[in-house]
Amino acid sequence: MGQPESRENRETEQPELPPGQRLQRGWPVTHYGPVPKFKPDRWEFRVFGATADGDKHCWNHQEFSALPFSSVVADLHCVTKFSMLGAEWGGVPARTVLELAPPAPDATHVMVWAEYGFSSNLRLDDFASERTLFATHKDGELLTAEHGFPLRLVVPHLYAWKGPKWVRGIEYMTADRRGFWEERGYHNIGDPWSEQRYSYQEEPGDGPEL
Ligand SMILES: Nc1nc2c(c(=O)[nH]1)N[C@H]1C(S)=C(S)[C@@H](COP(=O)(O)O)O[C@H]1N2
Ligand SMILES: [Mo]
Repeated sequence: MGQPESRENRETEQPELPPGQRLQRGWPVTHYGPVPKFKPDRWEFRVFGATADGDKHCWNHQEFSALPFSSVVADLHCVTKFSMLGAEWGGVPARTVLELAPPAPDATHVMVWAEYGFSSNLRLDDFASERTLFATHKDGELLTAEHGFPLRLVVPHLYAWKGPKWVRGIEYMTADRRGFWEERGYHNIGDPWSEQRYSYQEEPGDGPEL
């Protein structure tokens, strides 16, 4: 039996990156299309689709901002191979949304919708992770427009495209459907630790037919 690794050894190790990723200094801006302009009086967060009561649930910006705030320290892994480590995200846990506007018992997936029709699909369990957060802040400061202000989703255990910037709502689904990048060659699940980058790597059961 080997000796357990000492704390000293751990601290001198490189921070742990998923396979194929490299550390990025600073925080680049990566997205498709223009940066939307935030219009506070027109903004609402909608929960629709297979909800438990069959109704839509909406919060305006003031209401959504009043939901309980918590924070999560998490890394961001872009599928183009850069990673940013150790950001402290602040906002509303996905679990809070799940409690306030629960899904129907037969809901299995969530489509996260953002401005301009951008979307990303998640398994309900990935969405319901206790670390999944609708972030309004990073490292104590409000998000900037290009990083998703007023709201972006952070799913720490998946590639960053699974976390739409400029989120406007979620749709509970009783069957899986591909979102924007998942329809365009990216993996339906997107776990960086098993390098699920592209849809051609999918195993049967990982996603709907392409
Ligand atoms: N609405 C929207 N959100 C998006 C994207 C996008 O194209 N549109 N790109 C994703 C991708 S691929 C990455 S890597 C992260 C980048 O976030 P950042 O620009 O804050 O670093 O945003 C994600 N969220
Ligand atoms: Mo990305």
